Amino acid sequence: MEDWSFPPAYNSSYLPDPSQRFWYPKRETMDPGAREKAILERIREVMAYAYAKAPFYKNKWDEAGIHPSHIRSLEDFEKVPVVTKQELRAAQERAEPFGDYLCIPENEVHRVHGTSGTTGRPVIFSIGKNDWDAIGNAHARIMWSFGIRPGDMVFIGALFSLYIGSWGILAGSERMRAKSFPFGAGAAGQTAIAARWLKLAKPKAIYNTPSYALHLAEVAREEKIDPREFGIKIMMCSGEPGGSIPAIRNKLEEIYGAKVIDCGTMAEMTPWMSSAGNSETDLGMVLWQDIVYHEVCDPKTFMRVPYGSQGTPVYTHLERTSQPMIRLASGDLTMWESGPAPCGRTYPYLPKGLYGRIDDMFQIRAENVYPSDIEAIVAGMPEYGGEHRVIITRAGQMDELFVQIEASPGIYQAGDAAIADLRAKAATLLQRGIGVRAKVEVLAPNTLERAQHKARRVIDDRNLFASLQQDRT
Ligand code: 8LE
Repeated sequence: MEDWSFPPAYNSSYLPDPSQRFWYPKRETMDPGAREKAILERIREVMAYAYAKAPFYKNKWDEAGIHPSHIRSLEDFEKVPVVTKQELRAAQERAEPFGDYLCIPENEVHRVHGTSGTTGRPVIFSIGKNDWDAIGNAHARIMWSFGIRPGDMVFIGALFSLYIGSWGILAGSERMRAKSFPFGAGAAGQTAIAARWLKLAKPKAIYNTPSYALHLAEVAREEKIDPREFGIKIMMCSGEPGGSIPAIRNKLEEIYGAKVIDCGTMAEMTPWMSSAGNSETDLGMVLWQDIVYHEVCDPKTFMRVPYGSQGTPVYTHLERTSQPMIRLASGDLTMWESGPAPCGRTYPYLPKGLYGRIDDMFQIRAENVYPSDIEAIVAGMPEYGGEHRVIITRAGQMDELFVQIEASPGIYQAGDAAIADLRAKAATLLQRGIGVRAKVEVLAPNTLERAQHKARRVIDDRNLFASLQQDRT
């Protein structure tokens, strides 16, 4: 069926006719039951391969009393213990540098990438040549669903170093035979240069994090360029929530006049675009189950939750021979629906994208609050100036929630009464939306630092407060 095998072996010169909606029509529109049968076959192959090649998996599964031959259904597969990021880090400490889950000989590693965080022991991603080709194929196939076609220019406005987001887009864009423009981001002064280049080159598509897209628009305006002059038609967003949060998506679409498409799983899961929106829907992300098998699971038992319910994604590579991830726990939060997705592909989908992380949730006076809920509320206000911060603190015995919001220039210039109105309106909307009273502080436009990559907007200083209390006693 359209070259589906493990290990993958794709025809690298295949390109659909540009008028074709689907890259692999059979695989994308097949009966879900038949697809699940084929996925099970792939899972058994990947598991047998990993069991034979990687002490990491052999030891883990032996300990759990599981052997690849035991997996006769997708329900059986739910019993396979999940892999955590901590286990991967420990495996790389044991067997430096790639970890004992590298399933190809070290001298066949073709690309080396790594976690882009700045703290903790970094984790290395190693990818073989065949895998890199299959990643390009998978991303080209998914970018086809975004409406990108051979010859279109794809501007990559994201970090080109450890962050594999940018490289994954480049691989897909090159496989597509698009005009790749690997511009990058993050260097001093680079954003203003990006604005000038975008005006000049007028790419059909751009890739960025949602935070960076907002920052780029502000910088462009400082350069007296309206982001609509870039002529961008498709904006691919990944890396953080935003592309599926209506307030953010609408704002980006309005600023750029482009269609925003949310995508992204995790760097470890490259081809990381296996959950992605497309040009034919505004509804979150479609799960390309024949590339990476997605399960949305109960975060405690890691058994699948029924469609229509919330859970955490657990991912399994079906096309990776180097460092295949088999039931990698993401820690993200989402809700899934059975297919067919609104675009006609018979995949399940995430109508609201990935909207938070289990560990991002904080409790204020016994209410569970997600930073993305706050973001959706404040960024949806027309008076919002473009940035905010959430500060959780403790005054006496009570947790306090502070939300600092930048006002738009118009509101700020209008003076005290307009600022007081914004403060009151934001407090009311927050109370209604998250069920918690928040103290709102209105700031001047451009007060808060802008993210060049992924935004960090929450400051929890309750621990600081607790340690100060301890020092005093
Ligand atoms: C909501 C997927 C990629 C390469 O863009 C990325 O950011 O990978 P990375 O650095 O391993 O970070 C993965 C985490 O970023 C996810 O677990 C999730 O918390 C967040 N993330 C990535 N894409 C999205 C996202 N959160 N929507 C997204 N589209």
